[in-house]
Amino acid sequence: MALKKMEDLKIDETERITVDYVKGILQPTPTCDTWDQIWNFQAKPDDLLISTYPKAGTTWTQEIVDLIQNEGDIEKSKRAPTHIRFPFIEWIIPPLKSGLEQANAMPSPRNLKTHLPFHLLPPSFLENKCKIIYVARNPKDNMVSYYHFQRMNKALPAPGTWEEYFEAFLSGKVCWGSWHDHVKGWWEARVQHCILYLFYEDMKKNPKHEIQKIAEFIGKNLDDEVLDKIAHHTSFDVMKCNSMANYSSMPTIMDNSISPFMRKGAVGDWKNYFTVAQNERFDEDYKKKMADTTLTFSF
Ligand code: PPS
Repeated sequence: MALKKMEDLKIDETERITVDYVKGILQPTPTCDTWDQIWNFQAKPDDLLISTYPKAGTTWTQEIVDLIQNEGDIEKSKRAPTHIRFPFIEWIIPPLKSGLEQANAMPSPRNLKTHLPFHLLPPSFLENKCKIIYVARNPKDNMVSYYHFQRMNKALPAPGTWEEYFEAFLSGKVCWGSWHDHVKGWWEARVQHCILYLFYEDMKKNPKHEIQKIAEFIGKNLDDEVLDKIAHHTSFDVMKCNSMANYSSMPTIMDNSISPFMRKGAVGDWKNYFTVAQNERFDEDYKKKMADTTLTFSF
C-alpha cells in the first residue's frame, strides 16, 4: 500500500525544531522557554478562542468563524492568511512574530487559536468568561492527519515511520500530549464554561447545521443564503484553493510538496493506514482510556 512510498520520503531532521515538556506535555522548545508569558497571557472578555487538538479541524472552523463575523463577505476573509487573522497563542517560531506578540498587537474583538489541553489554558480566558469553540475529531483520522503534518512541518519533530508514530501517538508522546486526555479535558470543562463543543465528523455530515450552531454561539443571526455561501466557501475543495486558508504562505516552514496542509479532508481515511493489528491494539487501548467519559466519536 501507499505507506511504503511515504517511508521512502526523506526529511532533513537537522532543520527540525526541538521539543521539551511543559507540565508533562510535549511542546516545541521555544514554547517551553516562554511558558510563563503564555500562561500569563491576558485574555479580554470579547476574545473568541478556537481550541483543538492539532489536526482536528482548526483551520476549517477559523474560516467559518471569520466568514460568519463578516456575514459571508469572502473578500474580507481573504484580507490575510489564517495564522495572521487568528494568532496562535503558544506558537513561537523565531524569527517570525510569536502568537503572543501578534495577539497583543491586535485590536479587539480578537479571534485566537490554541491547541493547549484544558489544564494548560491561560486562566485569564476563564476569568474573563471568553467564548471558546472546541472541535474534536475521531482519533484514528486525527492521528493520520497529524502524522502527515509532522512530515511536512519543520516546526514539529519529524514523525519517524508510521509504526513509530502510531506508538508515539498512543502513548501521548507527541506535541500537545495525549489525544484522549485533550478531548476528555475539554469535554468535562464545557459543563462549567462557555464552550461550544463540536465534532469534525458532524461538520462533514451537515456543514450548514454546524455553521448555524457556531453563528448562534457567537451571536450572529444569518439568513439562509449567507449560510449556504459560507458552507460553499468553507468546503474542502474551495478552501484547498484559497491561499489565505491553505497554509501555502509559509513555504519555509510547511512544505506542501511533501504533504499538502489541505490533504484529504475526509472521514475514514485511517482505513488506508491502520493495519488490522494496529486497529485492534488501538481499539483495546481506546476502550480503557475512554471508559470514564460519556464522549463518543464516529469513525
Ligand atoms: S492545525 O495545523 O492543527 O491547525 O490543522 P487543522 O486545521 O486542525 O487540521 C487540518 C485537517 O483539517 C482538514 N481540513 C478540512 N477538512 C474538511 N473540510 C475543510 N474545509 C477542511 N479544512 C481543513 C485538513 O485537510 C486536515 O485534515 P487531513 O485529514 O490531513 O486532510
